[in-house]
Amino acid sequence: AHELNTKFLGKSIFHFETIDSTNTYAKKIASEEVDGTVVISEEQTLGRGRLGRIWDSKAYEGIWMSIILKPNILPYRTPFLTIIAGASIANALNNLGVSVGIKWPNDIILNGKKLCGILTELSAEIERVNYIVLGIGMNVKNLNFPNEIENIATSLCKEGYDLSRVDIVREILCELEKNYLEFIKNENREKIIDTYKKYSVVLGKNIFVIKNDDRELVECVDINIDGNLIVKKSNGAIKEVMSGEVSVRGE
Ligand code: BT5
Repeated sequence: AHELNTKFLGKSIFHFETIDSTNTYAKKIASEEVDGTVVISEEQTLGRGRLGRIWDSKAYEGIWMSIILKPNILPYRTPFLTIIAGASIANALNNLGVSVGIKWPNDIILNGKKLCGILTELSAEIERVNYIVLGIGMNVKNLNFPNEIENIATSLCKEGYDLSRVDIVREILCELEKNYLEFIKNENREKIIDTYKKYSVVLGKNIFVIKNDDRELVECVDINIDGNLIVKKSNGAIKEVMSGEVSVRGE
């Protein structure tokens, strides 16, 4: 923690050798702990992705961490935190010499494969956020992945980058804090979206939008100020897609 030059992110850190899920733990302690508290673990036994999916996070020196945030924003703005996190992580890796892309809404892509995922969870009342837990999972040293994801997942090491986890975490928290503080002052949504779009690997591409068992081939034409995907359907109609219940996949 002493190596961080952030104002509030990571001033309080919980570190575990093993835990079920840092997001689950962060949600348990969120009400009692200060804004910006970080939970990090060497291993997760029940790492979670979105929509009940599994996040493989064994003890292979990845970054499995969750950040507790207590912004004074309306709950419907929460998905924008995933956008901020994506842009911040991409900037952080870029600063460290790793050129990554972002696959809307929550994947950081390196050489066409998934390097990192973001899981944003919300506890709210009407018109008021209690807390948001921002979960970040990044593959750092993994050389082997379970069969199911062998072809879609990668790590920094696997792609030839030898970076220290401390340096990466420090850089991410720094970028994230800067962007987040501007965001809660309502100052930088355009700037964040521009950054996010700069890294986007889906803009201008034909993609499948997948919802439950439905999949629709569309052209991705924009990402709007709310962080939603603007797509063009085969009949020419323009539609706004929200991140909540969908996944996207390349054609
Ligand atoms: C995500 O979900 O990408 C969000 C992942 C968030 C993980 C962090 S780790 C710290 C915190 N604590 C948690 O319990 N979670 C967060 P989603 O978009 O649903 O993607 C999940 C999909 O990614 C899976 O269905 C697999 O296909 C793939 N996947 C699973 N493990 C992976 C890994 N280690 N690397 C790359 N891809 C993986």
